[in-house]
Amino acid sequence: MPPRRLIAHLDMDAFYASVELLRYPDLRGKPVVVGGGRRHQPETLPDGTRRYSLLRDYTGRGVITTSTYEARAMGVFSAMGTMKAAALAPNAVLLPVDFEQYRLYSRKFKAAVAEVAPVVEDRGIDEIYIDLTDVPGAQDTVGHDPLGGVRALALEIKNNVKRVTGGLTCSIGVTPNKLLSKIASELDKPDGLTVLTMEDLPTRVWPLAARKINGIGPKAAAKLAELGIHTVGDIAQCERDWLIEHCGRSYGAWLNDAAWGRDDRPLVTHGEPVSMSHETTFDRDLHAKRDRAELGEIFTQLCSQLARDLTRKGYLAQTIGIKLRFDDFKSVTRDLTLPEPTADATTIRRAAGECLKRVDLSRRLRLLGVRGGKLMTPGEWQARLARAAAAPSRRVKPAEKTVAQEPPAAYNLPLFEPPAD
Ligand code: TTP
Ligand code: MG
Ligand code: MG
Repeated sequence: MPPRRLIAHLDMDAFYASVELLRYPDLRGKPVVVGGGRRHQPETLPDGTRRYSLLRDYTGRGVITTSTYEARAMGVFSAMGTMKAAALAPNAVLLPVDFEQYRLYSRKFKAAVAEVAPVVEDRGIDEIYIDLTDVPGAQDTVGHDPLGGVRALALEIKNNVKRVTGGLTCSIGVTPNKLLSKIASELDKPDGLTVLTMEDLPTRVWPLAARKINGIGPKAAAKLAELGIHTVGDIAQCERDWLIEHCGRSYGAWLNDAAWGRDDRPLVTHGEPVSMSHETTFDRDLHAKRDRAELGEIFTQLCSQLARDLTRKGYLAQTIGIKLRFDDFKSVTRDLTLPEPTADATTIRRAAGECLKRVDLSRRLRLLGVRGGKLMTPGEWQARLARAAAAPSRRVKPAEKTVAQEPPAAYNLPLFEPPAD
């Protein structure tokens, strides 16, 4: 039995504002917003007390980066115009933004996490994913709690962060995957610790607004609302085929997976490549038909180079893509996802050839490139297969083979034919 996946998402609470409160502890418990400039620097008076700028004195066109939870209670949030915020919370304190300081604390909290768990995906200044699956103790049952071990680990991480940063709190969500953990970390903010299993989906996730899923933006949410879909549960109740019909083949399928909490994306850890590619700019612009032989040879070479590169670095690629630049400098890319990842030159060449069929090749070409994405090691692929076999309900998301669109008839020539094997 492979170990069950235990993925954490950690997000710092009111990050910029909390870092500011470390140096201005007298502001604790007050509505504070971060979004001013140098002229809003607090002034230390001769008696040692400080004088702060207040929102009501602000004029200008700035926006707020973040606010303390006390300011949020008055309706003031990230990205709000500072003048608008002033109307809602005139007596809130306004502090200047100090990115240097936030970056310093960002490095500190990430180092604190790395002490406990080495497999970490950086997601920006105040958040990370942490793979706890193989951390000693994570799979342990404590008393009657099968998740007791991982709960204790998450608590240890929270305590580490607090200690190393001199008092900052964060919120952690732990679930079987990144998609659910990102949702879970927000559920009990601030200073939250939320551990969810698939059984919690109907009660904890389905009542949430569809927008809470990372990947459903304002546009998609509006479109779903038009279809009468408002919550994650509403999406889950839709037939997969219906979603595909209304939201597109790949997005519709993804919506269905997301609403049912299915996501097997691995963590992208620091230093690991996200993709590998090879491209070449020609000495003279080449035409798909007239320079077919030459182009075909270059194309095959690029695929072989990519295959060699993948093999040498120990990766397989599940997505193969091409990039073309035309003589008018316009570029197009096409890609397709294979049922299984590969590092094989012939397989890559064939997939790239499929992509090429979906491009109008009437213009001359300046550049041709081949790219391998969705990289994983052979070991990661085996682990995924084993996991899928062990838990058929948590099946590996079937790769959707992109359907090659018919090329325009005039270009329906045996261009760049894959090499016969
Ligand atoms: P968030 O994690 O989104 O917010 P937060 O940490 O302030 O509050 P929460 O407790 O809800 O997580 O963003 C992290 C930091 O990024 C935030 O402190 C300030 C900055 N930020 C902006 O500058 N502009 C924005 O619109 C947002 C959302 C964040
Ligand atoms: Mg945050
Ligand atoms: Mg964040």
